[in-house]
Amino acid sequence: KTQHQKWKQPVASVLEIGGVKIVKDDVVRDDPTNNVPDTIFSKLGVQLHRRAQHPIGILKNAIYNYFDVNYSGKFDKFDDLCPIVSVKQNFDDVLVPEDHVSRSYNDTYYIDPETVLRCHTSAHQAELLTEGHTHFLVTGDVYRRDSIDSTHYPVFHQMEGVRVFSPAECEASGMDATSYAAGDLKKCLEGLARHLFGAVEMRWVDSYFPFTNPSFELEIYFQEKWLEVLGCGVMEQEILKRTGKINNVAWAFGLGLERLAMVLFEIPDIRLFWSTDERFTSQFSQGQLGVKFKPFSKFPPCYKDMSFWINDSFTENNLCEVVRGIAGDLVEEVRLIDNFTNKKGMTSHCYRIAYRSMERSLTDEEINQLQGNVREVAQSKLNVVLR
Ligand code: FA5
Ligand code: MG
Repeated sequence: KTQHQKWKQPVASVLEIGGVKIVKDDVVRDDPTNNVPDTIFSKLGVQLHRRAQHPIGILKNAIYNYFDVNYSGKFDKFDDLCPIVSVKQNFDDVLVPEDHVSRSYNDTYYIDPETVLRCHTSAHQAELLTEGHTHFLVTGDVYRRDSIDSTHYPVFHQMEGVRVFSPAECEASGMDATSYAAGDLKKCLEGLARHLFGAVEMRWVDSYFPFTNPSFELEIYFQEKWLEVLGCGVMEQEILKRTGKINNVAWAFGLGLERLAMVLFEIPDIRLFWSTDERFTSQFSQGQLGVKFKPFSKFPPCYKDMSFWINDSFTENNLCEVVRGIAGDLVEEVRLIDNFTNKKGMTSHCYRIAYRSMERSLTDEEINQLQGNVREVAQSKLNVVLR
């Protein structure tokens, strides 16, 4: 047994989410078609968005409030749909092409070749439309293999919003239906931003999603950078058609709740949302939007560089998974700082790993131990050659 297994948390073996029972043995097994590690599995069922005292839950309720007030309760709300969904729900139903990168094992957690941990709440659009809902919000935990830094985490929360317009509503506007829906969507989300933040510096950026056209992203200025907080657009006609709506247009959005909560409460690092330290949790209370997070002291980061020759199957997401698996929330960032190919065609990468606890000072010994394990496991699992 290697040292790093000591840091692994015990994992519940039976969970119930939204009435669906999940048995761990059914989900995590030694199977090459399953890439869900225990650290990720242990987040299933935690549902931070359903805790009224947690920043994610407080934010969810504030957004509910905006929709209740502005649309007189017309939006149906879902926050307990099971995060384990079919490939069909997550990708096919929202027109993600067969060869799209998001379908790869490098980007998505697969339980088996037909079943994934949803990578977005858009996975529920089609079923809810088919059930006849025309105005709805879906909040849930979503899962992605991704890079590591202060605004990316492999488990985060999204809120999906969908509004279907009747043909009469569009006609009354005198505009073409798509422009009308796009205008309404932007007005709705700008109103939401004002409701949450008051005045804030934001901008619209044109974007692309397989399920909307046109598509946009909203960015907010935060910590001296533009931070992407949501994606949205006018729903592709094909999705509506398949759910039996031939004469309608609709808009849809997907909010990144951690990102919005970081701006709202001035939370500097996404890992804090998972902290059980009372110095974090006690700063927030139900219904309180105006609170600014007070860091309970900033501990120094420790940087460790690691250089190795890569092979053709190397990916940064795989490295991040190794680091996360060993260091857990003690890793703050994994960043490529050097990349070159020699005359023989061998490529070398140098990654800088930042270790920092949000809660305490780390000892040199502890960090060296972690880094030693990262080197060992990177070598054995990723087949890279350390330099
Ligand atoms: C989507 O997931 C689309 N489903 C959004 C959408 C819905 C578009 C409906 C159109 C219509 P994207 O991959 O950009 O899009 O993610 C949406 C938001 O999730 C991002 O803007 C960001 O705020 C947040 N997000 C993405 N990756 C991470 C991550 N690793 N950690 C934290 N937040 C993330
Ligand atoms: Mg995006």
